[in-house]
Amino acid sequence: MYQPVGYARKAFVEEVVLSRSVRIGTRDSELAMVQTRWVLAELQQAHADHQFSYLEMKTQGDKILDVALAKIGDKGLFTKELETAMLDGRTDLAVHSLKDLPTNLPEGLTLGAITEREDPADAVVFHPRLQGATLDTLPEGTVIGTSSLRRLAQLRHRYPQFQFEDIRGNLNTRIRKLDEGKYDAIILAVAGLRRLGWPERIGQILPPDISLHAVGQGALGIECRDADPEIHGLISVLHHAPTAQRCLAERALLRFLEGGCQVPIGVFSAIEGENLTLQGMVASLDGKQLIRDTHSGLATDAEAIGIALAEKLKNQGAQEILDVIIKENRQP
Ligand code: DPM
Repeated sequence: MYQPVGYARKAFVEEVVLSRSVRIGTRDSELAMVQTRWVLAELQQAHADHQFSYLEMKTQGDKILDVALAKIGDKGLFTKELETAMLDGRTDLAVHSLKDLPTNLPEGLTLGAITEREDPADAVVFHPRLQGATLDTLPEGTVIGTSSLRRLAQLRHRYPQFQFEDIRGNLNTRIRKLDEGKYDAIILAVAGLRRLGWPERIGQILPPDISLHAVGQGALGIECRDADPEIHGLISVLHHAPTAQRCLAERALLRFLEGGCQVPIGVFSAIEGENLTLQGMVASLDGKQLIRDTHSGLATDAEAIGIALAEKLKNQGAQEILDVIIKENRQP
């Protein structure tokens, strides 16, 4: 059958475009995989002409399980291997829990999209025998498991009569350790518990006056190469502008407090009309010093709000508190 040459060539080109494949880098923890499968499904649905696949990786943070997180240092503990893969061209984008992504990214990479946030609050998961409890009802000496300095400092401030123990491992491991009786309660993010399908284990959601959440908590950050307009275009369907404005304000605060991600810094943000309000907190590890303040402005000036709040907190002694903690936790 006669076919014009141009036609055949066009069909060939279309086939090549159809099979354009995009590779997503991810950690291999159960939570990371749930998040990545969701991202992959959203992208695949929006872009039927592309093939999306993922590449699972272990990060340093997944390998070192016996050392307190704060002692290992925090520069890209859960992200570095995923970033190297993008820079090497083995993957095209990476899915992170935004709160695990450092505020300064490596040269050549950028935060291309921020997804709509789950409830960013912290939750208390109680031992089954304490079903129906709240922290206020628990006696002196209650053992709380957490390895977050932020949760530790705020809960010590509020409940100095409790005992606090480190806990590591992925969410499944932590809940098993709790149920085995090593702790009376542990503190985890609402977002992670919901995504893993354990909402019934949320015993109490901590309000902002007890626990301000971590910067970026509950949102996913999609990282990609700066100079990759095609990927930027593809991932734009995942971007949620109000979440991004809140998280950019929070990340600016963290960056200007020079804290890194394993420090007792907490936030709470809200958008009302055109305004964004950011609350921030810095505390000492014994919970005795706790500085809190708030700053508002136009949501379109998100980063400026974070920077202004960092200044306010610094003027009240926040940097001195953080410097002591950073020095104590520095690697030997
Ligand atoms: C960071 C912290 C923790 C994670 C520190 C903090 C919690 C560590 C711990 C930066 N990353 O929150 O003050 O409790 O030992 C992490 C979780 C999620 C993302 C688990 C959790 C899921 C929630 C989300 C670990 N990273 O916080 O319970 O997507 O925000």
